[in-house]
Amino acid sequence: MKFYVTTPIYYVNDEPTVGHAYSTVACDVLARYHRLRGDDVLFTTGTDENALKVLRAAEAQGLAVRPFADKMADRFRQQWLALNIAYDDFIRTTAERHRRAVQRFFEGLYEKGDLYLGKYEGWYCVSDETYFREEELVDGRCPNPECAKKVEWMSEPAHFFRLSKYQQPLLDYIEQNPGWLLPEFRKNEVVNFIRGGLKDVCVSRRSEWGIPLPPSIPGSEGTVVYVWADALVNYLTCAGYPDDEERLQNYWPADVHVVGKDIFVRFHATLWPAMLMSAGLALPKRIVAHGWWTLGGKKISKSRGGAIPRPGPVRDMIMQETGCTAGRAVDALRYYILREVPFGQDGEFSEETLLVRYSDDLANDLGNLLHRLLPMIARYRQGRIPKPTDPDPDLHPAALAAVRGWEKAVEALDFRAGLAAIWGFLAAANRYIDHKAPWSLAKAGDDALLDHVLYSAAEAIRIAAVLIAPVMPDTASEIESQLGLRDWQRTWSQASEWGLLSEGQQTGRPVPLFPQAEPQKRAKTRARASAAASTPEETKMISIKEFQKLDLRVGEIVGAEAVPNADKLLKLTVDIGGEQRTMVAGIAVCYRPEELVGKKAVVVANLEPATIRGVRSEGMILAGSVEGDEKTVSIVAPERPLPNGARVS
Ligand code: ME8
Repeated sequence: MKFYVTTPIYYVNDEPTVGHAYSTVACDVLARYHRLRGDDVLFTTGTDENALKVLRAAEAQGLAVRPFADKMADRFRQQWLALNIAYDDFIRTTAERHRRAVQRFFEGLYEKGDLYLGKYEGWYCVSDETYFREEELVDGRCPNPECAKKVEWMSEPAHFFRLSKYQQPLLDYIEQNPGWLLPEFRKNEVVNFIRGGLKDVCVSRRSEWGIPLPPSIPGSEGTVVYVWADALVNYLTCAGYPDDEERLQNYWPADVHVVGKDIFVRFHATLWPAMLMSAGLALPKRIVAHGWWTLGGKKISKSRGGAIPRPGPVRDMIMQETGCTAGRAVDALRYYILREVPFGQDGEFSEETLLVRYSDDLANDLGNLLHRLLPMIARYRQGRIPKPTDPDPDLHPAALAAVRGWEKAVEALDFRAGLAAIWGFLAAANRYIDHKAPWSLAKAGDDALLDHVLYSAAEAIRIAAVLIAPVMPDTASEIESQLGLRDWQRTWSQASEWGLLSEGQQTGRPVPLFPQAEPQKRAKTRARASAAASTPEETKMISIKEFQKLDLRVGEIVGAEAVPNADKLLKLTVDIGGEQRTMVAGIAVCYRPEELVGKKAVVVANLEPATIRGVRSEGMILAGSVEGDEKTVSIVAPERPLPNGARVS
């Protein structure tokens, strides 16, 4: 099976950030996973260079635009190399093959009657490289709140693409192809955008920098293709369009375009499919929009200035803090960005939470698993893998569940769930060693069982290496090498098999995969991470495990009185089932003490006690309100009668 996956092609006005790394790593993981499955993979990335903002960035550095673009494209290549990105093709829009593709594509649009000459009068945002109508502007500026830059007035003869003609066909296509646009809630944004009315779009500019419109199109002299119309065609160029019909037949349509939500609605889910419809070419099978990495709640962006998290410095920080190798630090970053937030949501980037993931998930769960096993094999079996035994029912099903969990999650582009499935298996493997206690078996001289347990645990680690390989290729190879697998051809199906390690195989030297920072340093990191987590973030997600830490119970208010010198506070006595607690609640604006007695409420029973206005509060009753309006406070109570102390979950 072929699998064609694409990243956006990035503007070369500045160097990549962690945000660009996110899209690129996600695609790399998909590509590596499909290669492991034996698919014929085409994974492409590249640079978008024919933009006005690239021209301006070059000017600002006093450089000619071409050498500037060359230099920046190289910087992108180097960064991706450093992040272990194994792309198959790196496309630059200034390349000759791309010029041919764009010109041929535009001839097609013209032949179809979808390109016409008119006059463009309106606004242009150079930062977003987008045309806006007067009524779309916000306070006369770019309507994208992340940009909000000054727009420029443009008035010139220009070519228009009949986007309006594709309004209904697009809506029909979306309806007939569920799962085409992901995630679902963004699909609705697209539908609303299209339903709002599609106007024909300007697709040429009078400029020297860019791909000239083909001479066969009237009025083309002195004009270049609008940068977005040019950039989108890169996906075809990489698939062999227009010269290599065979390659195109094989790879087109793309299986998935991965993009950020900023360029999803208007460009990838509207303009691009409309242009493809016009050209009579198949539409990409799926278009997926991920959320943004933010810093202080704002999108991490090349042009924002200040301390921008960039992949290289983040890798170096991990190495410094932990003492791990560069390969392992890269893997830690790759793991963090896919594990930390659900793919469609925004996430706040934080070095502290990254280091906590490193310590908990990588050093503890994964690293220790290998690091407790290898010394035992060394001690009890002279470093040699024991005789293969049958799959252990305490371990093998967990491995198969992880394989299925990852496969299912990746199909839905849910990397976070996929990794959670794998980590569930690692936890099972660690528990297995705890329970089987090989050290006791050795002491008791139970050789057969000891062989079995050591072999099974080693198999579990071998399987884990396959599972993590798409996300952490360097670590997977290191694990295999420590297990003594030489010249090992890794495949995905090995993850479902059992008994691949051979008897007598000499294991390698155990070196900690993910060294731990010293305890004091770790404690500090955790303290900073929890401080970071307590700042309000609109999209901060918690796991079900974290939620389950809350002890929520039904309580009955059996006493209530005002707190002296505190207008808003009441001191409540709450029966939480055989125990009475004092709780201070800020609800006096809406409730009088006497009306509360006898009421039920949901309370947090395991909140750390705190002294509020001299009263020791031992829990919290839950109440809601309309944001900013304290007069609307309402206690949260069970909808049907429940006994005091009943658990709420
Ligand atoms: O838009 N969080 O290029 P661009 C998550 N050339 N993803 C981010 C991000 C962040 N903070 N910052 C950037 C362009 N990205 C066009 C694309 S495609 C035919 C042309 C990622 O350099 C994300 O994928 O502004 C976003 O869509 C893309 O980089 C924008 O990169």
